[in-house]
Amino acid sequence: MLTFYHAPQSRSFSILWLLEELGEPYDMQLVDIRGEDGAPESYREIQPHKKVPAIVHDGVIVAERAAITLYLGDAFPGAGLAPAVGAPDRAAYLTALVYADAVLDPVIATKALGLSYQPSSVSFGSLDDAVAHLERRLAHGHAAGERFTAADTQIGTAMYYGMNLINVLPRRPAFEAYMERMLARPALQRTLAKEEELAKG
Ligand SMILES: N[C@@H](CCC(=O)N[C@@H](CS)C(=O)NCC(=O)O)C(=O)O
Repeated sequence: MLTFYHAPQSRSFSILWLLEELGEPYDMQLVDIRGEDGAPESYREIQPHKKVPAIVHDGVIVAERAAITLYLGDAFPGAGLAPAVGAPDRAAYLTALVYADAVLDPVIATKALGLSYQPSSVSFGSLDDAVAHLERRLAHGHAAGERFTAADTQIGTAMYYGMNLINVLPRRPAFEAYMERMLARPALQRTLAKEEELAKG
């Protein structure tokens, strides 16, 4: 039994996409994060900061997108979205997956918020470095190399939001080509359709 805690048009989009890629049945619980006091206090037992996403899988709680992505990719190896421990591409996979949250999300968020900072004083560095790194990385086709992995749901979501919704990422040819490849995926198309339905209320 897999329960997914979600809010439309939020960072939990990436896990919705991942679940669609996995094709495993799940029960979606919507969390009202936008009310005056945010999600209900009881939700803190699932996610300590009352944020989405979170999952409960066979009674086990997992929070934080990077952890959820790692957990689900490994829990359902048949989907082939997570290189196994010891596989040659596992290191690139882990690196890309953690990069999405540890670097890409904060450089996009700080830019969107108009915050200025000294890149060498923060763990995530500069937006320019992230853009340059991703341009090189995505020239290989995907976030972790030649094939699609669960890391693409995290990098791809940040890029989709960063390029199309909050417009802080430049429309570099490598980024446009990558997003085109991602948007051709039936699982991402289903995710966007579900989000549209949810947005209607
Ligand atoms: N570190 C968390 C961040 C998730 C996050 O920022 N979620 C936002 C939605 S975009 C949220 O739930 N905000 C509600 C709140 O802070 O009350 C993760 O990566 O899973």
